[in-house]
Amino acid sequence: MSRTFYITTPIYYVNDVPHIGHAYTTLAADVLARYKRMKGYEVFFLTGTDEHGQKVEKAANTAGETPLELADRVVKRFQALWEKLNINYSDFIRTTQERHKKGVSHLFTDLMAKGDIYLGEYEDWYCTPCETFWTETQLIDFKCPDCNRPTEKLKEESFFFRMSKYQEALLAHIEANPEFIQPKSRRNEILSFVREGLRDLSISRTTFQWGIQAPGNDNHVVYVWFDALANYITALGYPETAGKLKDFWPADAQLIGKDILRFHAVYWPTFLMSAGLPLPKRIFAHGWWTVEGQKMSKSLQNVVEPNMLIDKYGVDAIRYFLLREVPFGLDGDFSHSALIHRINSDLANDLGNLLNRSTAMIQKYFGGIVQAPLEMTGIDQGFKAKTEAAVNQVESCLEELAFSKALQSIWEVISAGNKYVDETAPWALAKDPAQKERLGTVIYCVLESQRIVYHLLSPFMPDTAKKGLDYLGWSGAPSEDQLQWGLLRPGTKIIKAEALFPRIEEKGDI
Ligand code: ME8
Repeated sequence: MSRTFYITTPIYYVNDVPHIGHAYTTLAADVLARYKRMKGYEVFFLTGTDEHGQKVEKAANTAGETPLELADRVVKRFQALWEKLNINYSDFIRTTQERHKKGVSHLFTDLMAKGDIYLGEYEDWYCTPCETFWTETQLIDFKCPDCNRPTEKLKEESFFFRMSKYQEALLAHIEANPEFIQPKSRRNEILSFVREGLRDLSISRTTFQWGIQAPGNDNHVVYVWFDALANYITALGYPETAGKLKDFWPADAQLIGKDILRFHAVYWPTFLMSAGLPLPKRIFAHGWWTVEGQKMSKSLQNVVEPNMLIDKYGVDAIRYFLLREVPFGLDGDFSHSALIHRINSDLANDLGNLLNRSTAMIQKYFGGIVQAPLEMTGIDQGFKAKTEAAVNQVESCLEELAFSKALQSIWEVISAGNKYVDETAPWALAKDPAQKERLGTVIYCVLESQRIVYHLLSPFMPDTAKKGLDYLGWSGAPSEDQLQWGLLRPGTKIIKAEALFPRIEEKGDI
């Protein structure tokens, strides 16, 4: 098997319809997956839905449906959105699928056989929206410290996982592997949480039905987070160790939001340690989006619905905006004016304009036919070097999941392209027949730089990249060996580009 890359998103609860926060994680994973595919990796990109638990059961009751009816209905909304957002995943796991349920039962049985699961009694404060137990000291005015909603006191028989046993091993792993939890601020949070001491974890419930039955005890359903986290291996065929699990586990990158870091960076690794499986190489927690400065919430009725945005602005404008506007790992604000500004300035003015003017010039001066570049002067060499540098910058930025910085370095080449055209002034060269070869070389350079730019853009904006490359007479899937300067062949026929991104009127359009 060639080099492999396994990337995951959280699996989303089906009690809610997809919003911009869900789209964000999935989109980031898609960009990385597409980039790695372009670099020749065998990629497995997993997403899916989290369909068990009290929260889903309650939502189904309210809607007058069975939990599975609710899940069947909502899962379609996620899948339709991913299609519309151009998400190219390898597999979509639903926790109600047999393959998953079998894997979870096996994991539970295995951990029990290892002596890491025991039956005990639980008494603590439970927050249903977060599906989390809290000790009394953790509560703030008896409310959930995470979401500030009321908690209820629950006492129940429960299976426990001996998480405490893995405290030292987990600490040692985090300390020895600085890449394991990112960004750094999040890693520090987890380090202090683990240093404070790990309690054993309640991993079953008896107070509701909707979940996977605990093996050998019909009164218990498996705790929804134990169930959900296991998706990352059940989708690879766990407990079958040959096949996908062998090829792809441990995951290269698990992308999540900052709110679910503890589950992924503490619970999940300790389950894996107990199961004798290696830990994921990297868990990356991104920040949260607010909307026009406010927390996004159903009660404020300000939930940003990605379908509406895509219909209005186009899929690639949204893909670009979400990853460009805010450095991955930090919180950010979504506003219509910021979105429109990015579309007008980065996409219409910089990117679109360069393609437009350069494809128009080659029509006018050479009937659309690429000329052989002859002598490259200093200005040409500088521009070529800038384009080549961006290839390396994108590589190192994406290695760090710095999507915004990667886009910034691509845009530096685009701006350099517009500047190069201004400075070489092809319209002036065209007036002098003795400069015909020079003119051909200048236009070659500006088109060749864009051919590389559109390849680099293809993981971020697949449709736009395809359009751009079509105009540049380039067909075929983007691949690593096309990132080199000089592959645009003289004699290629270039088509005059239409506006890729029409400008949007700022007023009255919000
Ligand atoms: O937590 N900005 O599912 P979920 C950015 N089922 N990201 C946001 C966001 C916002 N405003 N709101 C939500 C679950 N998210 C579990 C996961 S994985 C084994 C189980 C992100 O549907 C949030 O950070 O509540 C999280 O990563 C994701 O949406 C899923 O949320």
